[in-house]
Amino acid sequence: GFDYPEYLNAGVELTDAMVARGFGDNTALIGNGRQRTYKELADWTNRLAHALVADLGVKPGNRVLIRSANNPAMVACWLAATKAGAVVVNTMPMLRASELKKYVDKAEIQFALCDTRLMEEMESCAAQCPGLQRVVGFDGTSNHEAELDRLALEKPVKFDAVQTGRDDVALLGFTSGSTGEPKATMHFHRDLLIIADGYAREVLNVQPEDIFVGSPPLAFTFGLGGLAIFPLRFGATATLLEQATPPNMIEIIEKYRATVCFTAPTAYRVMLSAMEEGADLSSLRAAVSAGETLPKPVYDDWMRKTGKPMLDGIGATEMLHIFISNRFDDHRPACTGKPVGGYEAKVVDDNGATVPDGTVGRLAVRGPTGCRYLNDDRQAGYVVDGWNITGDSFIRDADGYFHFAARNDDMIVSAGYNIAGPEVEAALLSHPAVSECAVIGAPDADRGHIVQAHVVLNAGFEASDAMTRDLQTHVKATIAPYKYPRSIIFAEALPKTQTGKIQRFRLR
Ligand code: 3SK
Repeated sequence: GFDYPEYLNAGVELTDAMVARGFGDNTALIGNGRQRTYKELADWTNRLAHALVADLGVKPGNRVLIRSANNPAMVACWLAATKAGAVVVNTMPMLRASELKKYVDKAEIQFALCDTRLMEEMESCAAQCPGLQRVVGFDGTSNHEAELDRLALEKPVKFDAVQTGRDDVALLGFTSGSTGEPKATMHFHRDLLIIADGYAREVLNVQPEDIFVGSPPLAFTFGLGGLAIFPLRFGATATLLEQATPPNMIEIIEKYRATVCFTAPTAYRVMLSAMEEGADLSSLRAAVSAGETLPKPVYDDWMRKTGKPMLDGIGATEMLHIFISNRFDDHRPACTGKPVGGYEAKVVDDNGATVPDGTVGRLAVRGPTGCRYLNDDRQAGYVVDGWNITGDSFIRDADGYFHFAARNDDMIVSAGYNIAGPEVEAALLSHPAVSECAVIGAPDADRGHIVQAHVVLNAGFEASDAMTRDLQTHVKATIAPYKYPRSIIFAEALPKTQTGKIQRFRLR
């Protein structure tokens, strides 16, 4: 079990408490050309917390949205808001105003902290959201020239953090939901520590000497855990990249001799090719792969080139982080591994009964960090007797290892991003040329799957390369650009049931 005091503030635990434990001079964060120790991070976040409370009027329980790429300033804002007792919603920099609005409405956001380089869409969202009291800019490049930075500059470096209860909500993790209607999962202060004291300790054995690198956005709980909570919980170092492309990650790994990497198989594949051209990844002792299934050839190639297993795992925003994983000393190819300590997993049929080993069924999981949706009728469908029924089909083998089989819903996982097919369809349908469309995930050697749209055009419009580009540009301008259909197939008609429902499985 995980035993924490009744009152616990995760923001304090990851900063001031680390200084008190003797890690003050260790490097906590590296990014945007600067390095900061734990002492500097504690001071910085305390000043910011003062500004949030004294100047903005943030009160415990207020919902605070943060909009930024991965950088130290985003981590500092998240920690500061957590210290102030706020409930944080971290969001990705690519989100458009319409997507931000869904988050603001669902979570009843009152304050938004936004990297000044990303203000345009934020302000356009704010104009449509009367409940959003204040949008304040911070300088993601850490030059401290934005409003929030100026407000924080003169504040004291000590802050009496709000005495939150261990079961007070600290974070709302949004998941796009297969329909494109986002769900928010609630996570307590203790949950933020459990994923470190559980998975990161048990599976990764994180040490203060570790240097973390990776690509998942901090807005995705996979990234928040892997690139902020895990290093900070153990006095280790997080490197943060605004553009976490494989070449940029390789540069950081070589420069700082990074030891732990969090990314998806698509990026590992590129890194493996780069090794053939001389990239030196020998400092990595742990390569964590999640977000999409790890193909056997990637696992095998990594093993051959590094002599170490890649650690495949599956997590969920609902559970906050990874709940089934391979281990350094217990791993198999094309296999996700066994449940992490504290979690139970089973494979069930449509009635919730456990299926025999070796049979495909729905993966169900329960554990200390999930699963509670914020104000959502879908709770009843996704959570049964405390078990979270995931969107994935798995097989459990006779030795207790879990193997991915398929996704059950319209969610497309492409290069580690979860993309809801219906959301892309809605964006396409808002183009005057589109009469009908269906979006599916098409297998792709590099990205696992790509978004593929099957489109029927209105009379008067013609299928052409120019039309493909036009539709792609339209989707990129309507929703976050990474969701655009990389492949568009024009059709005369779409396959349908007798009652007129599009049969996406036939397109797949
Ligand atoms: O496997 C995933 O997609 C995931 C989701 C949230 C947090 C962590 C992980 C690995």
